[in-house]
Parts: sequence; structure tokens; C-alpha cells
Amino acid sequence: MKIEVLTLFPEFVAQLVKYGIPRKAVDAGVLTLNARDIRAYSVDHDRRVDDRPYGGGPGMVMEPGPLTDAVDAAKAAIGPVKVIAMSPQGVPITQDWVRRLALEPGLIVLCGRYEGPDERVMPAVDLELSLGDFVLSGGELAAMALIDAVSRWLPGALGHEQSAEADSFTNGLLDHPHYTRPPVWRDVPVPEVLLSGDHGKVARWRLKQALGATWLKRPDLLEKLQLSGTHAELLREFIAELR
Ligand code: 9D3
Repeated sequence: MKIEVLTLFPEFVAQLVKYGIPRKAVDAGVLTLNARDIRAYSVDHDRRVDDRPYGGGPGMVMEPGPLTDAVDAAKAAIGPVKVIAMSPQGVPITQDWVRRLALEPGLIVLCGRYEGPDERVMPAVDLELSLGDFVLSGGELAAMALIDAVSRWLPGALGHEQSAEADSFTNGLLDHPHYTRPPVWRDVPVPEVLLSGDHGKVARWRLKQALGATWLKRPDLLEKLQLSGTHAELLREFIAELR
């Protein structure tokens, strides 16, 4: 997948592919990331890309010219791919969005600064995405979060292919607890079932813990699921064992 990020902080965005799975994806040849400096498309003698809002009020607005010129240059570089604007007005990113976007041949991701872009840029935008209902100082961290999440779904990026599939949210549940050595630490033992070597029992215990954790911490996720008979039974057991 070819990704162009349009930003006033290209060096910040480029950090993403220096670490972890995004880095592996680039090394494996399944991801390219170019951070394109919007300021390079300024026609102003002192490289300005923002101006005061018509109608008055606080803050500055990103001029439409440099932004649309940067989008056109990005399309010339990677093709006529979807344009995503990271924006507090966008749809909150979910794992469904992440998996769907990972199937695209490329993406152009626009990062806002100041009060955001001039509204006349929006016809060039296919999709507005948000990280959630809290205020960031710009779109860069949101774009990096999105690209990190998408890179996990690119073939060959993960190494152990099972993990993305087994992840929290792929089955609509939170993850189960994890344990490693030592078997007893500060008087707290590892649950016996995990030492039993019985893979069926381990899988059942993990599913029960995942259902229980979701019930306790994220009941909103559970309400979206239609629990099977076995799942409902495991959750009843979890709740009963709490008392
Ligand atoms: C005056 C009202 N605003 C400031 C509080 C609007 C505003 C403009 C620009 C608020 C935030 C931003 C910068 N944020 C983003 O570009 C952004 C964002 C976010 O703030 N929260 C969650 N997801 C995203 S994606 C991009």
C-alpha cells in the first residue's frame, strides 16, 4: 500500500515507520509512506499556508490552494487513491474501518492544523475520520494511529499472521489476561489451567475471561454482540465465580 500524508510536520509523521510493525511493513515492501510538506505548495513569499477566517473569530484557517495542490501532487505520485481527512468532525475510527482501508491500493491522508482547512477543500475529500471525541492539536497523531493500525493488516507485515486475527476487537471482545514466568510472583500464582497443557481447557478459560473482561469494562461492546449459547454459558460462569 502506498500512503501519502499531507502535513505541516513531515518529519514528525516520518517517525512512524522507524518503529515496530509499520517499520517491518516498509522493510517487507508492503508499505511506502511519504510525508509531503504542505508548505512546499505555498505561493506566498514567506511560505504562509494559513490566513484569517472570513466572518471573524479566533484562530487561522488553512488556505485551499496549497492543500489542493498537495493533493494533486500526491495523486500524481501514487495514483487516484482515496483521500482521507483526519478531523474532529470525522467518523470515529473502528477496526472495521481499519480492515476495509487496508484493502486499498493507496491512501492520501490530510492532516489539519490551526482551525482546519477552508471548506472548499472538502469536495476533494472522500472520507473524514476522527480518533474520538477529544481535542488534539492537529491531525498528525490521528493519521499516525490510523496508518499504524492499517499496517498490521498488510500481508507480511506482522510476521506471525495469527496475531492480527486473534486481536482484541476482531472478535468484538476485549483480550483475555496474559501470564509469563515466574509461576508464582509476590505470592500470586499463574492460574492453574494455563499450566495444565490442556489446550481445549486453556481456550475455554481464555474465552471466558475475554467475555468477563468485556462485561466488566466495556458492556457497550457486549450489547452489540449476539452471544451464542456457549458464550452466554461461559459469561454466566464468569459472573458466578466473581462472588
Ligand atoms: C474552536 C474549536 N476547535 C478547537 C477546540 C476545533 C478544532 C480544530 C482543530 C479542534 C481540534 C483541531 C485539531 N484536531 C484534529 O485535527 C484532529 C482530531 C482531534 O482533535 N480529535 C480527534 N481526532 C482528530 S483527527 C484530527
